[in-house]
Amino acid sequence: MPANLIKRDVITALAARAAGLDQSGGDPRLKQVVNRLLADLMLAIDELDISMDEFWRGIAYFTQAGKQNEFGLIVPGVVLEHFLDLRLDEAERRAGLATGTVRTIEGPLYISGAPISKGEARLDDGTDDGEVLFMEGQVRDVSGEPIVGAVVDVWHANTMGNYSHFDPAQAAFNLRRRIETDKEGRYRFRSIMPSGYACPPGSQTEKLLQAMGRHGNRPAHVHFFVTAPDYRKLTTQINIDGDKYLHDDFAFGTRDELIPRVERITEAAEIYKLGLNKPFARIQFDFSLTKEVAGAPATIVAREHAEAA
Ligand code: MBD
Ligand code: FE
Repeated sequence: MPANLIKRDVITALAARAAGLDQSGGDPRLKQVVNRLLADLMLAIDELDISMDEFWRGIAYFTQAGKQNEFGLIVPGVVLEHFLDLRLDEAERRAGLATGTVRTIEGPLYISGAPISKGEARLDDGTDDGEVLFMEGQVRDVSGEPIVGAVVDVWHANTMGNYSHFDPAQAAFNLRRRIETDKEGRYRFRSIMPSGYACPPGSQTEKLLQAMGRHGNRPAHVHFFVTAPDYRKLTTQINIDGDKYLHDDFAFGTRDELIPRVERITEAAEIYKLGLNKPFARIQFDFSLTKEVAGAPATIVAREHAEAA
């Protein structure tokens, strides 16, 4: 069929009626958004001459993605989660907010309610024989003042690239902790070096990426929410330097400011001091938070999370 079969104003009139714009009831914001998305979709169908087969294949794709709970994975995979970050960055810039540690995507694998402790924690349960990782740093105000009692909510994958809760082979809250900063605003934890995540083979997400000639891998990374009263919530990650996918993340989460140096400690005395018997890795990373300001775009995002069992 040829493209552009339908006049633009016919399409926009259909979208307006379908979105209930001629009705007094309903949610005005929802109607506005549905109207726009429907009009844009119909214009795309008409311009690209999307066939009925293509259209219904798309619907079947989304139906299956919903059944498999994959929207949280497709969204970062098609850059939309990173795009939302770019918008928030720019909105903050225009609001004149001081920039602390840069944000990056949350991803779909956070579980709330991880065990909380003061100053330090061990994240791994000792069952994964990965490289030992010590990570530590300070949470500070953008002015450099340490923030006492900030909460560093940290989560990461194991050496297989899998996350507890979503991976039935791991204990509840393995590699997930909340650490309250000590009287100097410091946090520290012992864990294992994560491996990068790969989209589940055969998943709807992987199928889409493959059909676009892309892969579904993320570089190894560690996620953080950093919060403190009167400060803006920080959602971020660090990436593990040297990873093959460091600058080729399917989820577009890597940012240059979030690649700390990984120190490899091989000195016997240092190894012994920490009660270890093999070399380990150390990462030093400080977080800087911006004060909350009335009227600034929110950094606390209402988002459905899987519940811990
Ligand atoms: C992850 O671990 C992740 O962080 C993102 C953004 C997407 C999929 C898996
Ligand atoms: Fe992740």
